[in-house]
Amino acid sequence: MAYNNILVEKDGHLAILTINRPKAMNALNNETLTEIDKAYDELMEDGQTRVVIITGAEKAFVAGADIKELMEADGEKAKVISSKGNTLFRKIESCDLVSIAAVNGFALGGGCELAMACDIRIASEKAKMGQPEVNLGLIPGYGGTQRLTRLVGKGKAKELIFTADMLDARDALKVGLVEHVTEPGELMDEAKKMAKKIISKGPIAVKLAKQAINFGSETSLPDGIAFEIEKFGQVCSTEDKNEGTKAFLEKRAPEFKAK
Ligand code: CO8
Repeated sequence: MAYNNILVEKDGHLAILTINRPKAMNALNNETLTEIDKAYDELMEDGQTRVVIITGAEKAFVAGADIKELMEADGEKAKVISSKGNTLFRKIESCDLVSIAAVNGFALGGGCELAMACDIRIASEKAKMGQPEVNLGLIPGYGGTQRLTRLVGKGKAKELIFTADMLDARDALKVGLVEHVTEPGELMDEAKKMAKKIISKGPIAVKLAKQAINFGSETSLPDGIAFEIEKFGQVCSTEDKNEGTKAFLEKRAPEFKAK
């Protein structure tokens, strides 16, 4: 499908989704949110894609929600926009695809929130991340108050949101906002290397592990453990589990079939 504001490239089980509105620092306007949503629907249904790398064209990852659109939104309209972005980001977070944010530059406001909705974040040394909404008299509206708190803790999230300070990649790594930092020229290679490693593992196992981690991070420990036991039973009923354990004992690489 052709899009105006994103590019989607597929290579086997990997897809690369590039937000491509460089004239507006890849800001997420309504049309871009719709396009990302459609692209995810398509990738979830193609029966092929397992990992998506999200990145941004040129200087920014995503510099936030589109401020021009926000300026025109009253309270009711803003709730509709916030709900649309939140629904999309929840889809990215909870679907069976693994999403890796390759943060190439500014990831601010809605951009930082998009990165946080991904499963894993790798940042280039050029990345700058933060929630600067209070500079505009706003608060984060695509899950930032919730996901930043869960990733970096309550005190750091409050500091970052109240001051609107941007973190460079090294500081983002220190506080747990990203998992890895790379040289700018190596960002996509590192993200692809990680994606390919994940793709080589048992696909059902990765999917169920994602479900268990997500569920457990949103509930009590006993409920999370009960969920893990359930998923462990489920994964042990797959052909891939038989293949994985057999291959280990036969000292060969497994051939997973996602069955
Ligand atoms: N929206 C729209 N346009 C933008 C945005 C944005 N978020 N960011 C940059 N642009 C545009 C600029 O207006 C400029 O356009 P033009 O060339 O037509 O003047 C162009 O991109 C280039 O930007 P700059 O000249 O400012 O480039 P610099 O390299 O000097 O600065 C920055 C780069 C630091 C990224 C700077 O552009 C900036 O501070 N941008 C805004 C960052 C920001 O405040 N983001 C948060 C937005 S609010 C938000 O995300 C809320 C999310 C929840 C919404 C919930 C819905 C209700």
